[in-house]
Amino acid sequence: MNWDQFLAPYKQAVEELKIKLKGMRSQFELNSSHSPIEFVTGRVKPIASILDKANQKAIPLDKLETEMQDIAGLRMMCQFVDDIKRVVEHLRIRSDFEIVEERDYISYNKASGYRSYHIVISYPVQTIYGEKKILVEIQIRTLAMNFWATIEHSLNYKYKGQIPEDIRVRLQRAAEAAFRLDEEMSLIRGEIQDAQAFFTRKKESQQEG
Ligand code: 0O2
Repeated sequence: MNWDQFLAPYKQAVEELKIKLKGMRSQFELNSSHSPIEFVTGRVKPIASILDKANQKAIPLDKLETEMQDIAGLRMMCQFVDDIKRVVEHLRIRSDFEIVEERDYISYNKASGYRSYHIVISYPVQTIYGEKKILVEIQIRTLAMNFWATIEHSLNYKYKGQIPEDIRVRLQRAAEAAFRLDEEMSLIRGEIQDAQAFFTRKKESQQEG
């Protein structure tokens, strides 16, 4: 397997989509006081993780292209749960890629406590040999969901997927706390946005003056 060759279009897709999705954030900032996108990150799955996942899910290496949907991954972080819907709607109307699948782990969270909205797209990459469509997974989540998922991911890595029971129970409680945090923040959303708009105006007037 020539990994450099195989991963090249995935790397290109991640770089292009980071620019495009960050561009959405800039446009929201120009046109309204609140952007539903807080920040955007992207990565190509490391080869070791691709091999681990292929092994776990019994995916033959010559089927990676069609059966592993998150070799290229983007994450869009939002402040509020309602922002996720807005971002998803904006992604649905774009014409530069096609949505292949949506997985709503917010309405139906995973047994682990994981919450996030996943969109799998088919993204056309232009190569010197012509167009190549590849699968990319976009995960959209709040800052609280992201905090929980990042911590759980590290623990899973540390314990090789066998997190001890006592820690698992605490993670479940932390997931509930993250859910409540999102709920509480939604209830005072108006107050928070007023305060943020005030600080943005103050910063701008200081820069002008
Ligand atoms: P990494 O290191 O993030 O690349 P499955 O892997 O079977 O759960 P599937 O079918 O591959 O699911 O697709 P899905 O459900 O969209 O999940 C893929 C990615 O979602 C994972 O990639 C994680 O990034 C994230 N994810 C899904 N479930 C969990 C979870 O319970 N906890 C955390 N922290 N993240 C989750 P990878 O390949 O696991 O890892």
